[in-house]
Amino acid sequence: MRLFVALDLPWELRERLTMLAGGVPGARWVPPENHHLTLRFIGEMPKHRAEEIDEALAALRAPGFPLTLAGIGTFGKGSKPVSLWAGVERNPALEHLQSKIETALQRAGVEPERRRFAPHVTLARLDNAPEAKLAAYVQAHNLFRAQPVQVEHFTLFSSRLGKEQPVYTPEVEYELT
Ligand code: 3AM
Repeated sequence: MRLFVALDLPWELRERLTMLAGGVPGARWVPPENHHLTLRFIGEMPKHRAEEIDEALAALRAPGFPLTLAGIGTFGKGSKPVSLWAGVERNPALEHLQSKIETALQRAGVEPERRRFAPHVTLARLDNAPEAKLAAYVQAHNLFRAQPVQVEHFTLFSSRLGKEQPVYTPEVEYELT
């Protein structure tokens, strides 16, 4: 199974994010059912390893917290932008949860993540989006700020490649208390 840990997002937030779609040629917009905030990509795991991962995540204790999506940005490969995302307002509770998940996964034998956690919700994948159009989009939406939502659980997802979009399946939800 190809696994990742993420926050699924309430529907009102997905609807708000969907309103941001459009206006960038060469953008493949993420449909609302796939909107999520990745806490940790795990990758391909055999079933017995997935069970160990589930046990480690189930033992984790962390409090719930409010989350506010705000700002727009891009990630690139070299100078080529490949994804467009909504950012997250500074959130120590989110970082605390992410680092607890990282520790739990490492204890369960998952290779450490070397990249710094950069919380975001991917809005679109980009194929040769014209630079000027992309810059105009980011500028036009930079004041984006969604209503805060209360995060009360995190989720272990599996991912399968689909024809148009990957299919993400919530496998286990872990309550934050
Ligand atoms: O949450 P976003 O959309 O940024 O790109 C994949 C997606 O990221 C990423 O994990 C999230 C859930 O699928 N992903 C896919 N393969 C990856 C890999 N090999 C990866 N992240 C890191 N390494």
